[in-house]
Amino acid sequence: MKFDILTLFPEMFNSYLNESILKRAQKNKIIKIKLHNIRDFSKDKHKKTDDTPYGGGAGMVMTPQPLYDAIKYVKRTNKGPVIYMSPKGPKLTHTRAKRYATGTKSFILLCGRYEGIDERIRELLIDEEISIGDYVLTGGELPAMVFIDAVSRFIPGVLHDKDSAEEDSFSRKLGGKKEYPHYTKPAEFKGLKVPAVLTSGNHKEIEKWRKKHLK
Ligand code: 4G3
Repeated sequence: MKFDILTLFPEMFNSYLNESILKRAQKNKIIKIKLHNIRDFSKDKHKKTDDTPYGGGAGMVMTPQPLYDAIKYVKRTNKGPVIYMSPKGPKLTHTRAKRYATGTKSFILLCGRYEGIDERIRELLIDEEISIGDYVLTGGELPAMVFIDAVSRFIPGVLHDKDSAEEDSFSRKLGGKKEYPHYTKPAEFKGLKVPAVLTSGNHKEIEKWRKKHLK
């Protein structure tokens, strides 16, 4: 699976994507993440990427030329959908993330800043919009990282077998978006004991207990 990310702030991605599970997935070539700075495509003498909105009003709008050239450039090597991270898009869910992981090989993720992008870029080049939730952030960078994380968990080999996305406490098997309580060592902490059934080794009873305690 390949992700090309278009952003004005490529450095924001380095800390999150280059640690832990996503770091290992990249090292093992299961996922590939390429960052592109939209500013590098600006033909303006000051490398400008934003301008004031026609019709007036607050804030700035991302100007079309750098976006157009950046997206066209990435589309030469990535044939996947151009997805715009937008507070107006349909919501990313567990189910949608799984569908993306099983149905699509590559993605181009566009991160907006300010008040968003010039509408003509949406018309010409955006295939889909996705929102990670009902709130506005200062940019689409966190949403893009959330998208990559949520989708990557469903790609075989990204998680170890024992913590696979199918087997996890959030999964379908145990009834959809629900979790059972988790415990690890020690068996007693601040006077609170781990339920005895979980240390019994009786897998049938453990399964029953977990089903009963789904929240
Ligand atoms: C306003 C996505 C802000 C308009 C992006 C883009 C939240 C989400 C932005 C626009 C974002 C989200 C950038 N904030 N809920 N900020 O997924 O087109």
